[in-house]
Amino acid sequence: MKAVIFDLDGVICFTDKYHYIAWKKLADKEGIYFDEEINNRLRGVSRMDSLEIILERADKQYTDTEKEAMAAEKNATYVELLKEMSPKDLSDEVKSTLEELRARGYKLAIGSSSKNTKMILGQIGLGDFFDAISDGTNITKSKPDPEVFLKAAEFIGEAPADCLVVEDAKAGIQAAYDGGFKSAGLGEATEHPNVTYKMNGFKDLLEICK
Ligand code: B16
Ligand code: MG
Repeated sequence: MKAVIFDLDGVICFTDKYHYIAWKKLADKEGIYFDEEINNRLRGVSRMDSLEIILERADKQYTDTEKEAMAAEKNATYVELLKEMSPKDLSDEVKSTLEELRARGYKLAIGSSSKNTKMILGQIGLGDFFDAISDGTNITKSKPDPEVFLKAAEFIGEAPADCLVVEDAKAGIQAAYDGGFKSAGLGEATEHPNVTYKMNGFKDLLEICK
């Protein structure tokens, strides 16, 4: 392995709670039922695809223009919450593991569905850390499509077979598998039948990437 491609939300940091608050505010306003279980289905899924999942519980049909407005409204709430993030939201375990992987000579990249990736990395003090960032701004198909990881591999100039993808979402493990990458899963991602390595915590990467 020559490189490691990290998912952002659920791997490097935890923006789950902010996504939940922002979607819940929108759902309550529209009178749509929304709970933590539905929120779990949004992990790794793009903003518009997430909205479609939420609208499964809606009583009325929304036009594309209304959907765009709703997604923009949710994002405005979410971005306000992201402003509260700081380097304190980067754990010592993640920080020291990333530094050790760099010292061992691995190229390190991000592969996230989020269009807010660069802002989040800036907030937690990793704005200049990664060798490449592939995110929601440079893809047309979201996970489980492998596009976001294939772009990350292309940006760092490595073949998928030489890269490890680190993911917390089953959709991300599927994307890694379909793209020809090895994968390391955290949380529910360990349940995917095609996950290469099952991790208990982020620092397990130091055993996988010797
Ligand atoms: P945005 P990841 C994903 O991040 C989140 O897990 C998912 O819940 C979110 O809908 C998606 O980013 C898009 O985020 O609205 O900021 O563009 O896990 O791929 O890093
Ligand atoms: Mg994730």
